[in-house]
Amino acid sequence: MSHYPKTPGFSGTLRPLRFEGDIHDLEIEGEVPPQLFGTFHRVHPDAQFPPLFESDQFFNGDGLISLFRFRGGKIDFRQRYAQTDKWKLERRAERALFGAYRNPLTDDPCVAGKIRGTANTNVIVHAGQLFALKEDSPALLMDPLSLETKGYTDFGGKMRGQTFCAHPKIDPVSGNMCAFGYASKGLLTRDCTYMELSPHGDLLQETWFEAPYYCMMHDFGVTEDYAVFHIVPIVGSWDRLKAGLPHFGFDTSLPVYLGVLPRRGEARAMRWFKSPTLFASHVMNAFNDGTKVHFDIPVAKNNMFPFFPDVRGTPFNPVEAMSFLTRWTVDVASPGDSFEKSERLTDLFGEFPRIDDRYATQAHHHGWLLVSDLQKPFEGPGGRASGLVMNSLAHVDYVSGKQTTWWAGPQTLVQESCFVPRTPNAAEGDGYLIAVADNVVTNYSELLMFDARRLGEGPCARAKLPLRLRPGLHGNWADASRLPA
Ligand code: V55
Ligand code: FE
Repeated sequence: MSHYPKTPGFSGTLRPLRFEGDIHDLEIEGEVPPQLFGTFHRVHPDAQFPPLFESDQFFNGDGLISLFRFRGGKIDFRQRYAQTDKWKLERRAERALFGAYRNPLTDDPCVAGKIRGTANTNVIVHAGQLFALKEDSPALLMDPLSLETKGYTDFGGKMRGQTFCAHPKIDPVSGNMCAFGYASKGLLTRDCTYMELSPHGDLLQETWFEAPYYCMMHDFGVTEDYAVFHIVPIVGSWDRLKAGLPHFGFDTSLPVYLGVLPRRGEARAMRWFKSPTLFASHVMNAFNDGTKVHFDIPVAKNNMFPFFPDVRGTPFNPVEAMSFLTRWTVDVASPGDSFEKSERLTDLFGEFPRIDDRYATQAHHHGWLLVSDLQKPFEGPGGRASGLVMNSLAHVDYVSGKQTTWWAGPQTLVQESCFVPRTPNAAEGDGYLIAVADNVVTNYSELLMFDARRLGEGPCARAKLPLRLRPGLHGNWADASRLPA
């Protein structure tokens, strides 16, 4: 019998779901664009068994993958766990064996040395495979349609680093998947790798470099010529793990760095730029104009992760944790190590930025974000990993400067959105924004579809689920041309 903790992390909005199943031809309101054929995969951390520790946190849940498959105006739904090595060992034992988030010292001795990954952070199709990703482990490959797990890969022995990030980018020019790893020589090490995989999934390069200090390197930016790494002081140490503290804590005494690595050069040529401390996590996009590198990212004054508290015990500050989309610019040709510019792009409190991914690495003219509109009422229960009420979606038009938001109502939280082009050759931003929305009062979720440039008009279609999905992290669209036949 499974008894989950009666803590906020496992009740209310965060009650475990653990549901695997299929729904053929979802109930639709409105009209699903009939020309769309493809898949929208997302991942939701959801502990398969009660955790070893009641204080277990959201980022430690097992990856439960949802799939919306579009086929000519109809949408089929499927949900399956990523069968990581951890998931299989625990399924066999019928209980949790792995302990706290990124702390192997808390594991049952019978799993010593096993890969601890949960594949719970992002899912993306490349080379006909679904990559299910957790940044502390190698990439787990799955079948994009059946959601059967194939297993971890080191790309035929070519990947020497131990980890593969959860935020790879597809370079639309070369078709390569650009990725990185950190803690690449083992837990808590400063060693990192930059990797590119060909459109067929061959590992073309693995360039090693060292971070200025060990920290959570959750995302990065890729431009035509550079890979760009933001170093934010969410730090960890063996002392913390031995003391039973959360793996990460926020250290305001350390600077932020932006590392710029030439994609086709030597790690020796990498430049590090420095800024006073702040918090930043998910990159909207990056691009370079000659030696000038632009990096768009929501930035907060201070820690946004209450579950990774300040290392000196300073209380969490929800006002300083508010993030605003910002453009950082550095010049690789400049002799100094300071940022050339840091410019706030909107006054909307937002995170989970997206673009039309066909413009990744290039100057983008459209961006979308999840927004927390604190002016609006909220009627739902408590229990959110971040404490954030992401109740709105926003479109930022970089050309006209116009910003449009859409509020989901007082009972609904919106999950990260994704842009889907109207047709493969449509202009930038001409298409749909799709997002899972969870009504936390009625406990139903739906997939919302909007005209991406007209969010204010509200959804043009809704695919309705007979249950509420778990809160999730990230996901991606794959056109049918990128899926196995
Ligand atoms: C994040 C999520 C993770 C993780 C590290 O910022 C960072 C998001 C779902 O797991 O392990
Ligand atoms: Fe992320």
